[in-house]
Amino acid sequence: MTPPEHPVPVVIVGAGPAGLTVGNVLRAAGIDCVVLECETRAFIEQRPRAGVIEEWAVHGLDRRGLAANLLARAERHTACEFRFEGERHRFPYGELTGRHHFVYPQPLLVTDLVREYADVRGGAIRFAVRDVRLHAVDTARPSVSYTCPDTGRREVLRCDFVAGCDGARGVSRGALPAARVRVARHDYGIGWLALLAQAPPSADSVLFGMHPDGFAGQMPRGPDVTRYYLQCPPGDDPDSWPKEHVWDQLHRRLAADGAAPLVEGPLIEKRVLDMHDYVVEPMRHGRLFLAGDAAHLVAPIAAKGMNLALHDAFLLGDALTAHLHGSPDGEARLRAYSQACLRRVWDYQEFSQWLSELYHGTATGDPFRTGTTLARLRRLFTSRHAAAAFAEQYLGTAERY
Ligand code: RFL
Repeated sequence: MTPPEHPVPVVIVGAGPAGLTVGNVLRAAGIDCVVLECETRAFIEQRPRAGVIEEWAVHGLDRRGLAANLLARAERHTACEFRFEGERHRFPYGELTGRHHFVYPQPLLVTDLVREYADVRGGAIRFAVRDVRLHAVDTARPSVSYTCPDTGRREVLRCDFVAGCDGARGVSRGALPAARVRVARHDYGIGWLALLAQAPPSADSVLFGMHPDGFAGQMPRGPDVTRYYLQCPPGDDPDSWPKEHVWDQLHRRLAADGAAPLVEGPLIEKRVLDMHDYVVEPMRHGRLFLAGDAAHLVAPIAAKGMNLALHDAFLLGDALTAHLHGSPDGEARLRAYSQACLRRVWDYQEFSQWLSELYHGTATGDPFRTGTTLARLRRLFTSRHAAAAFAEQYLGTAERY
């Protein structure tokens, strides 16, 4: 083990949207930090995931000088379409609210954030590190150790704070003592086959298909790539879904009177996601602060996870900056961090749960749940108030959380 280096104010574990945003906020304020990432730069710049970003999150990035490419290139979406019982129902949330969604693939956002952090703001980042471990996070002098990929040696970074932004499979969450945190979990008992097709979208908006065979969704990701989802049993084997069967089910579940046929193309990603959620409370222990999927996982049902990761990162980056710059409210903002994040997290979790019934209820085979699900769907198109409430949750635009 090499001798410990000089302390760095903040070590950030994980270079996803959360970690890179925290790093960018700190660097903009002239605060030193080191990001530790277990994958290579090329890998994280290509990992396909989210696409839908809420307007407030884009404004938050923009205020921090992080949205120039996004604003120039992202598509604006103002409507989605529900298909059930062979009919199409367009939901024009832009007309209802004057607000929209941005569609910008996560790898593009991560690429922008890495470039800004490392190449423009001069932030330190170590890729492909191994075996990251957190130490003494409940003391005034925590540290983070890791194995350097080039030398194979253990390195130690002493620091004032650790930002645990290493996603659902990271190590930071494990550094919280079980007796001090509550982990609330929810399992939907549902799987989604997540697909990326090298094909233009078949409609200019997001499509949700509610069908007795199961849910199907289409999310445009750009002119040549489209994300599709097919409900499947949890733990299903993606290889049991040959491409003919995939397209057959997509055509069937998204069929509706007057709908243009789906545009087929090669499937460049095919994986099964089991739908489950968790929330860690509180998101802080001592000098360790969790942010993003490390603290809370929201199944991609409502496309909320990256938005929550950005919300946490704005709050954490700003609170750490205030504290490290000696601002009188710095300590109070760090103390308030967990609660401030969790209010939006729980709201989005509740919406995901509500939406899950809307998507999957008609495929339960239970005539009662089918009936109530269809009533819930129709209400969006028959009640102005129900439509407005849905639009607000879908866009994440409540006045307060
Ligand atoms: P990330 O993006 O997982 O980044 C964590 C980073 O930490 C690294 N890491 C480690 N580094 C060092 N040491 C370790 N021990 C480490 N372990 C892990 C990882 O390599 C990675 O680089 O977490 P972050 O920053 O919290 O961001 C969360 C989002 O990535 C996630 O919530 C979204 O992708 C969820 N999501 C969506 N969210 C939206 O808001 N809108 C969407 O449209 C949307 N669509 C989706 C999604 C997630 C999906 N999948 C794959 C689950 C669609 C899909 C299919």
